[in-house]
Amino acid sequence: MPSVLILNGPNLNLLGQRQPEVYGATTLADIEQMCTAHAQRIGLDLEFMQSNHEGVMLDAIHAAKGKYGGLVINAGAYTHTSIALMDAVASVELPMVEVHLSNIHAREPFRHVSYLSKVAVGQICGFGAQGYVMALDALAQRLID
Ligand code: CA2
Repeated sequence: MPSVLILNGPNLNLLGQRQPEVYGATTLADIEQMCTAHAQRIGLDLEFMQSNHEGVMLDAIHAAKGKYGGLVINAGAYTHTSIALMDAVASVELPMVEVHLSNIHAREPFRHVSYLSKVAVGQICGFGAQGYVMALDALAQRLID
């Protein structure tokens, strides 16, 4: 069964606990549960992680080569700043779907830039937690069909 890593970046551990008016009431644990259930339904093995540290995220991406068939990444604010994460994704040559809970293109101009989108198969944003499920479907199409 193909396996996928969902990697979440800084501050996403706070989901559902702070600023629910911006990011909603769903917690990251809720999202993990939704994704695990969906992955089972569509025949993917899933690992889910979150880190507030860019270096930890880089190590996780490097270690993904040979272990997973694809990646789903919500890099949080590192999306808009990290050339290192972009280079890491390019280096492992795995299909990566970029996810954002919010519609980053409808927010402040500094959020319109995504380094990760340059190495992503595609970007899903603005659909809240459902975006992760959509990303799993997109990867399953490439990895299973
Ligand atoms: O919309 C997204 O998923 C983002 O990746 C979320 C990031 C933001 O910096 C990106 O521009 C878009 C922020 C995640 C922080 O989440 C919080 C949750 C609760 C309280 C504070 C932050």
